[in-house]
This record gives sequence, structure tokens and C-alpha cells, in this order.
Amino acid sequence: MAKALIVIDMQNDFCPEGALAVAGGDQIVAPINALMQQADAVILTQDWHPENHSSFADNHPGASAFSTIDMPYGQQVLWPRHCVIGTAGAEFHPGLDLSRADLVLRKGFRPDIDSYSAFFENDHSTPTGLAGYLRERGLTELTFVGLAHDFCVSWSAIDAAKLGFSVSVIEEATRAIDLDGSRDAARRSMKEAGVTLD
Ligand code: VGL
Ligand code: ZN
Repeated sequence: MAKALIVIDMQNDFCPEGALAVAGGDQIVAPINALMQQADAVILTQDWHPENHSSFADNHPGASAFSTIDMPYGQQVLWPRHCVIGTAGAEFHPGLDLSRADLVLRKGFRPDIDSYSAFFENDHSTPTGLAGYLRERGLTELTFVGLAHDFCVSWSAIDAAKLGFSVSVIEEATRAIDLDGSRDAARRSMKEAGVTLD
């Protein structure tokens, strides 16, 4: 039973002063670095969007950030432009220990679809390949930390549970965007999916 720590989107744009800052996002860097020392494997995800990404409000004339639109794959929140490929905002927080990472998985690189989860794009069916990677390595126990609790962390944890992994989220090592109660909704959905909240 090997254990993987999956660190979601610990990037500058999600930390204070970033384009889509999550309150207290930088406070979880040190706890995450400490958790890395106990894991058999460490995987980092990196939100990685092209300029023309359909999740950016300013690519939809007249739309405002944090509003919702209907996409062919379902509802999509429109975000401020963030984590654009090659920009400083897309880089990992400078304090994050990158030396323990076995794999950096980029997601959200297709212009027409967002990808909150580390396992599937937002259509819930296009795989990122992460499940196959973990299974081949025998990494069956997954712990999720990082940003943001109520979007990329919870979507990843729920997909992992559905895929049959044993899943926990260490909430102290996450922070939420909390859009219209999304933090509590995410907690409920994770519990329903069988995710352990530590
Ligand atoms: C995220 C919104 C847009 C996240 C990524 O990492 O939770 N949220 N892109
Ligand atoms: Zn994004």
C-alpha cells in the first residue's frame, strides 16, 4: 500500500497578490513541504492555460469574472485570467519544495475545456492519464492538499474516490475560494463520495 501526496495547483496566481488569489494560500506552503517528507511519492499539479482559454471571463465579451456560463460540457465559472502558460503566475510558489516531486501534471491546456480535477477534464470523461500512472506504480492511498479546496482539490479527491483509490484531504493544508458557499458544498460532496477529511 504505497501512499502518494498530490499537491494541487500551488502556484503564484492562487497565492496572495496573484490573479486569482485564495486567502491564506501562501500559509500552506510550509505544512505541505513537511507532508512531502512522509509520502512514498509526491505529485504536483499545475494549472496551465493558453491565452485564449474559455474559462477566462475576458475571453467572453461582456461577461464578468465569477459569473457562470453554459458550456457544451456543463456549467462553467468564468475566472479572472490566471496561470497563463509561461507566465510568472503559472509558476509554483517559490517556497514550495520541488525536489521531492516525481511527476508534474499539467491540466487545463485545451482552450475549449477547463480541468479542475487532476483526473478528468470538466466533461468528467476526458482523462489526464493520472489514474493510469498511479495504478502502474501501485500508489493506492492518496492524500490531497493545495489550492483551491472547493474547486481543484475537491474535484480531484472526488474523482479519485470514484476511481477506487483510498482518499483523504488534509484540510489544514488547503484553502478555499468560497464562492457562494462552495466550501461547505465541497465538504459535503467529498464526504458523500467517501473522502476522509483530516
Ligand atoms: C482553480 C479555478 C480555476 C483551482 C483553477 O486550482 O482550484 N480554480 N482554475
Ligand atoms: Zn484555472
